[in-house]
Parts: sequence; structure tokens; C-alpha cells
Amino acid sequence: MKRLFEKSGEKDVTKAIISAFLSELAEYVESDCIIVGGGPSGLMAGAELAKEGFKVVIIERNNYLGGGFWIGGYLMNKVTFRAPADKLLVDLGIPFKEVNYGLFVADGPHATSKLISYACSMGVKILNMTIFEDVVVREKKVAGCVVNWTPVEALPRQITCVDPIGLESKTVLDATGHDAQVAKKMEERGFVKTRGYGAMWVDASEDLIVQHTAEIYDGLFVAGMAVATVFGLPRMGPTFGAMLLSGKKAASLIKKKLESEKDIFLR
Ligand code: 48H
Repeated sequence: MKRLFEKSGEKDVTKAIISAFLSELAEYVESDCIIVGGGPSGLMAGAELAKEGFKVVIIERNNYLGGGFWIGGYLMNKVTFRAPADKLLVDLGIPFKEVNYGLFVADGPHATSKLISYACSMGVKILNMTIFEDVVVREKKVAGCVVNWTPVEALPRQITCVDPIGLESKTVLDATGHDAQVAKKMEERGFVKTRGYGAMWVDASEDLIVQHTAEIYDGLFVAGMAVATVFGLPRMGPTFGAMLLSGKKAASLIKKKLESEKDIFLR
């Protein structure tokens, strides 16, 4: 007979992981927004949408979130921001110093962990070690993503014949950085055109990226460095204000779309 106060053993630990993971996965096979990429733009967008009560999941191929935000550039872990992004740093509780007029510097690990914590505490769900493979497109509308375990995709010759799974969502945000992986997949399918990001020009780049953050196909939005890749905009180098502002703008565009679709449904 099982003793009443028996300590949890291996099977209990395993069961706890399986049931917590699978119940969350089952709940998130359908969501308001799938964000592909957990870098600064994806995390910011996710946090802002979840704060408004939307069901958001971030798909991240690495085990860690944060993308390029941990390291400013050239393996140096200080990140910079240009005005007006300093206001967001205050909101996020990220300590920073003004080093030049309108130029701010913060610690990469501190900034990244604050942003991850903000996204998680707003209710964003994270599927890490999960790689975006393809889009779900229905009646000329992006309606989800096809994903797989990262190791399956990364080691195709070692592990074969593992089909991916589909996740449905009302909207998808491509926040995969320089590679713009979702947009590129749509291009492969003949749905959109991408131009490749241009040479570095920090002064022009940041505003352009925020301005061009947009819906590029019905249901598909783009944020962060992926915007530069889609629209052929100059890169900005190791400064991150536009990434946060682009994520915030993407969230407000997605929110507008989700709300307008809800209105149509209710009419
Ligand atoms: C799942 C994927 C997949 C995939 C990629 O690179 P990121 O940090 O992207 P942004 O746009 O939020 O920020 C860009 C910034 O870090 C930067 O590099 C800048 C400002 N560069 C300027 C310049 O001039 O070079 O994060 C993207 C995330 C990463 O975590 C990837 O692992 C993830 O997306 N990702 N996740 N499935 N197929 N592809």
C-alpha cells in the first residue's frame, strides 16, 4: 500500500513535466498570435499583446530567449538605444546611462532578462527548442505555422521522417531577425517578395524600420530586423531602440486586426 506522505520520486517528476507541457501545448494549438522568434522585437510584441488579454505563443528555435539582445556587438555585452527608446527602458525597469546626447547604454543580460520577465509575466507562452518550418495558408490568409523540434530540423541526416505539426492562429508575426524566415517561406510559395537588408546607416535605419513595420500579407506581420530584410532597408548595427519600438508597433497593428475581425464576427 502507498504510504500517505511518500516523497515524490522519478515517475512523479516525469509525470509533472509531461502533463504540464502537454496540457499547455494542447491549449496553444490555437491562439490569437504566433510570434516566430523570441528576440527583442518578438518579446516586446508578445508582451504588449498578452497585456491586452490576447492569447500569444512565441516559437523560438533556441533553448534561450533574447536573440541578439544579450550582446551589443562584437561579443561585448552592452547594448545601446537612441531616443526616443529610452522611455521604453524606463517602462521596462532597465537601468541605463546617457553616454551622449540621445544615446543610451545598458547591460545586455540585464536588459534581456527584464524583457523576458515582462513577456512571461504578461502571459506569453513560450515554445522553445521549436523551429518554424512552414506557414498554414487558408483562402489567401496566413492561419498558423508548421513547427518541429529544433534538433529534428537541425540534424536532418541523423533523424529522418519526423513530420512537423501545425499550430493554428488568427495572426502570425515574423520576428526572426535578419533571416525573415516566415516572409522567405511565403516568398518561396509566391505570396510575397523580400528584398534583403541594406548596408549600415543607423540614422536612417531605425525610423524606417518602425515606419515599415506592417502586415505584409493577410494575417502575416513583420517586426524588427526582419522588416529591413523584407523591405530592403539599411541595417542599424548594434543599437536596439527600433527593435523594441517595432515590436510595440506590430502589437498595436495586430491588436487592431484582431479587434476588427471580432467585430465582423459579432455583426
Ligand atoms: C524559430 C527562429 C527561427 C525559426 C530565427 O535576431 P533577433 O534578435 O531579432 P530581432 O529582429 O528581434 O532583433 C535584431 C537584433 O538582435 C539585431 O540583430 C540587430 C539590431 N542587428 C542590427 C544589424 O545591423 O545587424 O532574434 C530573432 C530570434 C532568435 O532568437 C532566433 O533564434 C529566432 O528568432 N529564430 N525561431 N524558428 N525558423 N529563425
